[in-house]
Amino acid sequence: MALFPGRTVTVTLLSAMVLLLLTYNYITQNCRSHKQMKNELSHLESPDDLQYKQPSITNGRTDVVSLSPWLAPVVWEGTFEPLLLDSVFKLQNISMSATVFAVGKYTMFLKDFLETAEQHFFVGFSVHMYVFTDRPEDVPSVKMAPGRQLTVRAVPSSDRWQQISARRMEFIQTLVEEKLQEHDFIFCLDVDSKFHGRWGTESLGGLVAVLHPGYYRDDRSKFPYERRPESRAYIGPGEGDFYYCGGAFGGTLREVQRLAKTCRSNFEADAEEKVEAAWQEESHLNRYMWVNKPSKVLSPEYLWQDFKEKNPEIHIVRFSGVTKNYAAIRPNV
Ligand code: UD2
Repeated sequence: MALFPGRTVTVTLLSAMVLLLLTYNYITQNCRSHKQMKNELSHLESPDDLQYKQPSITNGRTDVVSLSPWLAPVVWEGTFEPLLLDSVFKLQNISMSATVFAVGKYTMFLKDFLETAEQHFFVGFSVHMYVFTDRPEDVPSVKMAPGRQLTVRAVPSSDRWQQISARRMEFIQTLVEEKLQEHDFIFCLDVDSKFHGRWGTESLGGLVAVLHPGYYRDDRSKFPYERRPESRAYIGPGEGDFYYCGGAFGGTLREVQRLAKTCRSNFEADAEEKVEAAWQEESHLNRYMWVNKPSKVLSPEYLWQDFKEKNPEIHIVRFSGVTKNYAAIRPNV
């Protein structure tokens, strides 16, 4: 029996009112009103944008793995519906960006890179290309579609190609910190390459890595990870996931900022101790991706090499490194 029945009733009533108030607050803050939902739907130009043939839940690519062990999609031709994805991302009005470095004689690759990007890279989307070079006067003028633009940024020359390749992380970090509010996604690409097929919204994700065309069929023990524990890019025996290429990676600007900052500071700390990882920033990138796990993995369709025969699982080559004479174009051998 309650000692003070009147007080008990008051307390119960008060508790009920507080609970009601909390529930009301939760609903108004977390549930979208009917009006809000109608507004969102009105952004659909037409429901036709989202129509496509019935997706199969029982048939798909069976010759390749399309999901990583941490459940990130691995993107291959035949695993996605391009027009559906474009419609989804068009509704979000995304702003794309890309970086490419052309230092010294590598400016000779810019024309093909930029012209083929116009034909295949995020066609129909707003794209801002950032070209980093020590020879701004050699950047070709390429006709770009409306909504697409190019900015040239000056970077110093170097007499070591390793330095040029690795310092990209530093300039990428500075750029993304400046442009965090301006663009949604970014890809950082090697210039000695050409686009041959669609590279579009299917590739978007928080942190995106590309399987290296030279090692994706190999046993992990053969990956050219940095194997010396004195480097901050070290990956020990039995460790690692896949081997990713340094020639293409991306994601949201926030994720790429974290990646570039980490790879840059690890590369610089190694350099102070006179250590250079086996494949410069590619080694640091592999270490970063092993620890942080990409949320999307792109198949080697997204960075093939012209000198390689196409394997049967490669149904399309979207982007590929041209065959080059290293001795003729690099500042050192
Ligand atoms: C691999 C990687 C590359 C990088 C490098 C190790 C792929 C396909 N490529 O390419 O990304 O990780 O190993 O450091 O994964 N560059 C210049 N001027 C130069 C030298 C390099 O601009 O004199 C730039 C240019 O953007 C080039 C990039 O650095 O595309 C990488 O250099 P690379 O293509 O010579 O390196 P490579 O073929 O060994």
